[in-house]
Amino acid sequence: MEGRPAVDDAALGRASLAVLDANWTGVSTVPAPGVYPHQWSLDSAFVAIGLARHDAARAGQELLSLLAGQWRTGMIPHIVFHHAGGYFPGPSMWRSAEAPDAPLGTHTSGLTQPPLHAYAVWRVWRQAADRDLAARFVRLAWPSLVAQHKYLETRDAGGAGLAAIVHPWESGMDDSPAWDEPLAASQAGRCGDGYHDRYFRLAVLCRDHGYASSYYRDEHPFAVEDPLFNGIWLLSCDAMARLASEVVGADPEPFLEAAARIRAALLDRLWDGAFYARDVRAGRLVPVCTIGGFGPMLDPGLPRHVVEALTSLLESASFMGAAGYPVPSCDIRAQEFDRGQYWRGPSWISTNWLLAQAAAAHGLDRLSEILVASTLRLVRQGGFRECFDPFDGTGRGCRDFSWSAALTLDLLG
Ligand code: 2M8
Repeated sequence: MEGRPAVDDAALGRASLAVLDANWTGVSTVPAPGVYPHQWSLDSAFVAIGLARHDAARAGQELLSLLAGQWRTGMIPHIVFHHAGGYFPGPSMWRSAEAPDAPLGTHTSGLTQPPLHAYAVWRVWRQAADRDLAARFVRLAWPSLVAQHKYLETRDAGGAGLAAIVHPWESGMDDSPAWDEPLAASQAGRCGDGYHDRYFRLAVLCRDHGYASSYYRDEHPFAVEDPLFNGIWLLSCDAMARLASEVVGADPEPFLEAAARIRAALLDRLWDGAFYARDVRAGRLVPVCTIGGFGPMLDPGLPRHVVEALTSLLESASFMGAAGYPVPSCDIRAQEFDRGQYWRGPSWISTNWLLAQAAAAHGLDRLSEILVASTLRLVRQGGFRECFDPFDGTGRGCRDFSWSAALTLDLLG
């Protein structure tokens, strides 16, 4: 739809579906043609959410094909390679076939990504027209989701109930300024190379230690408690509780307890007037406000005064107040802000969508409406780009980006 903005909602919806159809490989959806030719975990969760109302069968297939790459530890890998080649680092770097816990016959990465999957399954369950199909799908996915949630508990490097990411790629916000300090302090960040070399070295460290949670907990130099990763985990714990009682006939209590534990730990460990990432190795918060700091707002149980403080920050000149096309991925007033650099400034459809959900969860209807309208304005004007300049809305990165199309579909309702 580049250069031919869709004039109305129906046309925009058709254009979204056309992108998702074009990016569907027959088993899953690639994030974007060419640049990301495999299956990414977080992207698949967003795609399933977008398809839930329109094609629940394909939404289910999308998630089940991702779950086929799950490791015996319960980890859902951040990339499932359905063929060789086309992306670096690929299977020859990750060497999942040599890892004892990786699935047989499927090449995957050795890292994970934010655990949005239970929430995505919940959305498919809520919105699918075919109720039998939806119930069958939930029951099929359930054991994998339970295993994933158990695995996340082994990532508690800080010992306080939060999951620590062990690589910036696990956050979904690759080059966010929140990782600059912990990365620079780590062994992998000490040489003066570009950030891709540092990221590569850090991934090799994970591989060479067998992707083992005990290594991550005790030795790995990069361990960070990210408010977005953990906010999404909390959201999915709530979804697990609802799926347990509504569909599976399991006890919801352990999931409600997990949500309460994460909520308390987020407030205790990451809150200091705003939410910050915590560098577990250095034992301190990373003092830069990014879009990730709004992750805990996804929790409907977040205390009122915290929601109010976050809303003021979001509406201030640091984020929405000074951006023509919100929401920038980093505080505009921070030294690290860069309007053109991926997760260091541009606005993203995914984080806008998450914030719109969060605002709605707290009854902030006006804020939610503004977020929805400004997000739709971005794609109407710039197309389904990977991200956007927060000041003039210029599209950046890939074109025909799947999660931008999928979440547009959801926002159109
Ligand atoms: C970006 O991450 C990958 C590495 O996983 C990359 O930069 O090559 C991130 O935006 C991530 O959130 C996303 O899942 C992935 C695919 O769209 O691209």
